[in-house]
Amino acid sequence: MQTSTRAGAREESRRRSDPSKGFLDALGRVRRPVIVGHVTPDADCLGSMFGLAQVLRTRSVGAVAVLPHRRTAKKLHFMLDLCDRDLVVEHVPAEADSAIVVDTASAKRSNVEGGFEALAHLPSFVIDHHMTNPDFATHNWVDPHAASTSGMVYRLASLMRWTISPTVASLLYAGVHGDTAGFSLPNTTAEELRIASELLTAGADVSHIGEQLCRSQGRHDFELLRRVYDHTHVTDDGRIAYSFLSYADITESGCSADDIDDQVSIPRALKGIRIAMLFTEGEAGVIRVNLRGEGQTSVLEIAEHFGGGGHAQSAGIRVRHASMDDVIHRLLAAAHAHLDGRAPKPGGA
Ligand SMILES: [Mn+2]
Repeated sequence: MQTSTRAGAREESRRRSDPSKGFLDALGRVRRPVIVGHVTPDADCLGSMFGLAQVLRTRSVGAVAVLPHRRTAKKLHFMLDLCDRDLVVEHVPAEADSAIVVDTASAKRSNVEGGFEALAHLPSFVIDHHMTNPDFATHNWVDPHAASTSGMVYRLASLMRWTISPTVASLLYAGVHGDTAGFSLPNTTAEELRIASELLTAGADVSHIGEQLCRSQGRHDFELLRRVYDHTHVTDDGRIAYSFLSYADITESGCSADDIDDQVSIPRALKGIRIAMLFTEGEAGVIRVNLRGEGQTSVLEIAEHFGGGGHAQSAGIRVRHASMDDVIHRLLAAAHAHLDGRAPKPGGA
């Protein structure tokens, strides 16, 4: 996949990789790992967390996955239901001997009470596919060519010759499905389809996952989508589509910040656009921006300019102490400048 400038160069410098021998040896020694994901977990985050914890248990490793308040988007609750009853805990157990952080681009995005510092006393592992990941753990396996972290967990299991149960296969398949938008994004490689095919062979319940992810919209989520459609704007040149959800939009729909997932796919679905953005105020006073690039357009540079990160064509930002109008205005200016090949104005963040 060709991407522009910095993102492209960085991707080039980080080649597709398997975990190092040191990583595998250290991982082979853990006995009571706690598995951590990122804030506002998506299907890939939950799939890689729960799938890894669940498969380690079949190896007599006492793994748990930590999810504060068991909070997820409503549409992803089914993934919790797939797990062993005691697999998902709210706090890091005192007896944990290691931490495995999956699908999390930076330490500050770790979804654990007290943040990544709360894990500082433990040897740590990172399994991730964000090219901006700074290798923040003791042992790191970052493969930016992987479409999903769930697919990486599957590759790890294959390398280690761990047997995958149908439940683990379903959890990992949900993650692969999620991060490729149902195998429709440019990150859908032959390798990722091969992984999906092997997960199917291992017993992944494709119709259940497909129904849950694509055809199980609750009334509250549906109301939220209606407002995303309602608020969608396209710039005069047709290059940028965006929408927004105010704090009132989200709460009046019966939703919360946790339910903001991939609604940016609505402005993104417009023909001919190059950048799609969704602005949401899930928490009063904090504006989250989801950015997507279409075709060859990378949006990572825009996200990084505002202190965010992610992938070349799927990135995010959080802006505090700013109004929705102000953030939309600044992001539109930065997106236009980016498409014109100009440097964005300083003072983004
Ligand atoms: Mn992911």
